[in-house]
Amino acid sequence: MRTLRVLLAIVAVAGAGCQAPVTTNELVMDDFAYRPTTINLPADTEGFELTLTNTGTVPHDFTVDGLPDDILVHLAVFEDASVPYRLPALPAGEYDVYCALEGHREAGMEARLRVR
Ligand SMILES: [Cu+2]
Repeated sequence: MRTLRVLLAIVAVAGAGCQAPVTTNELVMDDFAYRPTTINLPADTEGFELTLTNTGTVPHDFTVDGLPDDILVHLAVFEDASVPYRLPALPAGEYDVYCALEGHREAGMEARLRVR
């Protein structure tokens, strides 16, 4: 019985390691950081609604770097606002996200976008 319990525990841990990352539905922008700093999206991003919420005291934006030339992801959000942002089709991969307002990226407004 004890062996069975140990085996079940090992299976539970192994199963947890195989889970897909939790999809990010909301990105919070603050002065001067994003939460979370890793944004996980499923591969089929076209039309996916990512809520951008600015809890800061100044405007912030959401810019994705490294996408193919014909895809632009850039949206500014005023302070104390929350907007749904429908994403275009993004190729699977990892991209840098940053706030393009002057000095904000340098102050720490960076994140990583993972499209599976
Ligand atoms: Cu900003």
